Amino acid sequence: MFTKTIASVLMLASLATAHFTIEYPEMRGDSFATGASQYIYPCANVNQTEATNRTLWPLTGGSLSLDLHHPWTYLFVNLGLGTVYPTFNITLTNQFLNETGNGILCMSQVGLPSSFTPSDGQNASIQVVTVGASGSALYNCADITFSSNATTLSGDKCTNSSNVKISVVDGTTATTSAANSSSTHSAASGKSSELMTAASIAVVLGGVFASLLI
Ligand SMILES: [Cu+2]
Repeated sequence: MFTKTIASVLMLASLATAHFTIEYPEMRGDSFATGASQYIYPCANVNQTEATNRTLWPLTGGSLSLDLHHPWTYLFVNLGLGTVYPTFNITLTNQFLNETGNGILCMSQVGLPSSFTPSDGQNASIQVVTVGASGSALYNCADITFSSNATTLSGDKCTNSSNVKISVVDGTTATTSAANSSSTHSAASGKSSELMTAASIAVVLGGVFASLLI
């Protein structure tokens, strides 16, 4: 009985610590805390206050690093303009991503749509959405201020786990292009589901090319 209870608690704990976290920019708050749940739109029920973490992000788009705990996931990134509870109506992933492998996925620069030019000092929030096999979505947010003083993460601070692979989801043709030819590319079949290492592809995000560098 006792061991059964312990086992159940451990199982719940491991379920709770699955999902994902935003490593950079700093998350709004702990979405594993009591009262929070990553199943809750739009930001896991993590309250936003005056003291909310806010990271400076470049005017042309910045780095995004995720710690993904599931074996695979679809991945969307949205932007909301404003300071308090903005509406996430700008997509930064026109073609959303299919990610495989659990670990760190770091995109050195997530580009902005060409139709949007942030002003220096403008506040916004980034919403990361993942969708897995069950079809239910998970949410986490990070609050930013666009700044001409901000830079993207340097290469050594933006590395990917070796087992993390991503591809762009596209219904017709593959739109990923290899920045360098990698061995994982040899099985090219013209299918959009082809996986490449995150390190080796450039991907259209938000209408501009953003290199996924490690
Ligand atoms: Cu999970």
